[in-house]
Amino acid sequence: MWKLKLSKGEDDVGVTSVNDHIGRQFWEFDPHAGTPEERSQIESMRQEFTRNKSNVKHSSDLLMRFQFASENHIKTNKSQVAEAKGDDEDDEVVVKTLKKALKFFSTLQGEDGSWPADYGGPLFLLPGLIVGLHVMGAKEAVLSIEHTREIRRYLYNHQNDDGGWGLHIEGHSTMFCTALNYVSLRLLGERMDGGEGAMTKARKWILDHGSVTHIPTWGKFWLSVLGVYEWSGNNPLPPEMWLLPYFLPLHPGRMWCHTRMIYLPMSYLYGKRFVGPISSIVLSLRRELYNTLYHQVNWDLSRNQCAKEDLYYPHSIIQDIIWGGLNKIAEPLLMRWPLSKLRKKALNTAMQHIHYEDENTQYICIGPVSKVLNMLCCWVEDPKSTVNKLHLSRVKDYLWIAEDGMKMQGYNGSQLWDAVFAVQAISSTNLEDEYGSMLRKAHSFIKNSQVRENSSGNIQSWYRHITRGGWPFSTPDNGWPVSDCTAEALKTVLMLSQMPYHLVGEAIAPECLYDAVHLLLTLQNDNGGYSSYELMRSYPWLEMINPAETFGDIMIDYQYVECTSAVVQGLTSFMKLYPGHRRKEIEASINKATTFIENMQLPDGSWYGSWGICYTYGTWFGIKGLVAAGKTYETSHCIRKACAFLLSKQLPSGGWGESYTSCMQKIYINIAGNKSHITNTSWALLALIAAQQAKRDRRPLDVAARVLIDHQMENGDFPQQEIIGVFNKNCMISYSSYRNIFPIWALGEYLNCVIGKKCTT
Ligand code: LAN
Repeated sequence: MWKLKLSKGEDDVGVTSVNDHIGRQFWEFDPHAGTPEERSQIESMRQEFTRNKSNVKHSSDLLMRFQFASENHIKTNKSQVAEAKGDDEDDEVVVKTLKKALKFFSTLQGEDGSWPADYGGPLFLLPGLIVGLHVMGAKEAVLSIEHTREIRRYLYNHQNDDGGWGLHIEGHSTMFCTALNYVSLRLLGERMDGGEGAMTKARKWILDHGSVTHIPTWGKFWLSVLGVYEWSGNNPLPPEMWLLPYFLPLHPGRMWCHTRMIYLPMSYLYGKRFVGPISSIVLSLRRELYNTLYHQVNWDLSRNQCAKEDLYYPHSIIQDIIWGGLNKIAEPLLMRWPLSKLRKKALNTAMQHIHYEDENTQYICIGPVSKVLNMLCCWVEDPKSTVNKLHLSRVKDYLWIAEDGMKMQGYNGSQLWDAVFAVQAISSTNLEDEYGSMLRKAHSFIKNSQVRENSSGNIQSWYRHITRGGWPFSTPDNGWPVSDCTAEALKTVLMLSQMPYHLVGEAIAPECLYDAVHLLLTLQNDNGGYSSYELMRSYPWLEMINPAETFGDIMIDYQYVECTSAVVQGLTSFMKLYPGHRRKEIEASINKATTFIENMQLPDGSWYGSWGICYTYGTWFGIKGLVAAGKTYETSHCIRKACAFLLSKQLPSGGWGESYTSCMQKIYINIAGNKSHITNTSWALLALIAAQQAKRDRRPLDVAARVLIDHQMENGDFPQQEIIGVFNKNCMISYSSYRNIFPIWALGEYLNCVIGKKCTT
């Protein structure tokens, strides 16, 4: 049986950690674990998922729940039928719901204080890993038979009825994911006609949609590495970019760190024109994936072809002209003496950056794509290097298993982010007797997750911002602090520092807070807004050369309402408790950030949320930020407009339910059938409560709370509904703890601020 391991590292010799692996989570297969009965229970969860896969795409993290339930000796009850709660008084019902919800939520907390959860969703991540491992000849070393079985299960479970795969579990079929997942299944040993017709259907989808000549650039890249597509059919990714002077706006050091860290190893492999071993499977794929013979493909034409299903962000004409010029003139020169010397130098520089990133992230790397690419580059540089082992040992940090199979996650987890929201949710209930040891454990987890040092050496020459004092999204081993993670964590540890010692343990040292504040102050852009990881280092027009057809807004670190609002909240909390520390700077920063938030509001009163779906998420942050800055419904027309916006989107059922297509189309769209979503409903409820809606008209809040209460399951859990996270406008990602965190938080506020009227000022 599969077992989730938390905060463990000792089995992997040589794997390093800055905090003794606190927060690390990975799954291991133990053939001896579990009774026959337990195994058959798990098997039926899997069967149930597959049976219903066309209707429900999101798994419910049942394997983790099952493990925690048996560790906690709780009988799991999957029933989603809510108990009759109608007879009691309002507050009793809410208290009852919350007590049950908290009790259940406490069983999901790990011993290390984090709430581990599935961070899957995108379907373009596993193929990178499988191609990478295949090329390195390391598939067997990392993926056991059980891994392979579960990966295969996952891939089939998320194949759409038309035979293709979407960019993410709920998306329509795309060439990018159909071709790459088909290739992955073949590399994992599936036959061309395997999967009871599924493979044939997938191949038909590919060929009917123009074949892999129409795969977007990232797909062309992976296929070229594997040897089933020619490098001449790719647009150039010259590593020489890294040798350009920094003052040029298109210097890679100025790009969004994710894009930078993905194009870095890509440019190394491109610059080398690296191709893995040409084996019989590779030769066979060359026949399977095209409508013509492989040697008859017009590679130059395919360079710019892209299936319409994949085209979210079409190339500009300027971009195609640039690529054309580079491809026809610069590349042939750089591949030949004497300019080949420059290429060699550029490759060297790129490789040094790769090693720097690996070492400063304990081989986790900033994200799932760059992780696999860096690993492959290290192997290409020296297949015998010990570094390869270190890389391979960190692959499991990205893998997660649920009843739908084994997936690759969008990050090495969402540990810190979930923990800081969880603490805010739990404390909002004010039900101290129910907290148990939850807050104490989470507190110690958060304290242990702060990044203590800057990255190594002269950070500027590696284009790194300071990191000391920041909090990452996952674990400090990942080492990349995020502005809003830092701010939310700051707010949370400040709040915990005000709670009794016997309840939550020792408060964080003031120096740690000062470091966090310092980092936040250095991260503010001139116009007051906050980006995600770094300052905005270049201009939005750079998007004209965004080569990734599937993702929008990737070229620079834009400024976001979420990040800016979180920082306003973090800094105001800090200022209240430490009024003497850098007060002038903090006040100025809050003022500027507040103005930025106001300016970001859209004419209809909403804010566009970039990391959660979408206008409900953004508007919750918009309102929270303004309220933290001291604005009220009475004094701020922005808050008035925002409330009107939210109320106008409330469904007849009393909830809110925003479709993921909102993010892509940039207009508010309801989930099909006007279904309410507990997470959207919670965000809207939290926003309206913060804007003191209760003073004006309580009814919208009462019905929304009722929706949340009615969704609770018998065991205190809440149902997993549609996918709720997003990135780069077009790809969705799972936040599997939100189903517990947000109903608790919203009902907690509802209990105290609406029913108890304690929060009205
Ligand atoms: C994340 C996850 C966390 C997220 C929040 C902290 C929630 C947000 O408020 C700020 C941005 C951030 C840190 C974020 C940025 C983009 C990430 C890293 C991800 C969504 C997880 C995966 C994604 C990454 C870019 C995936 C790789 C693909 C590309 C298209 C570049």
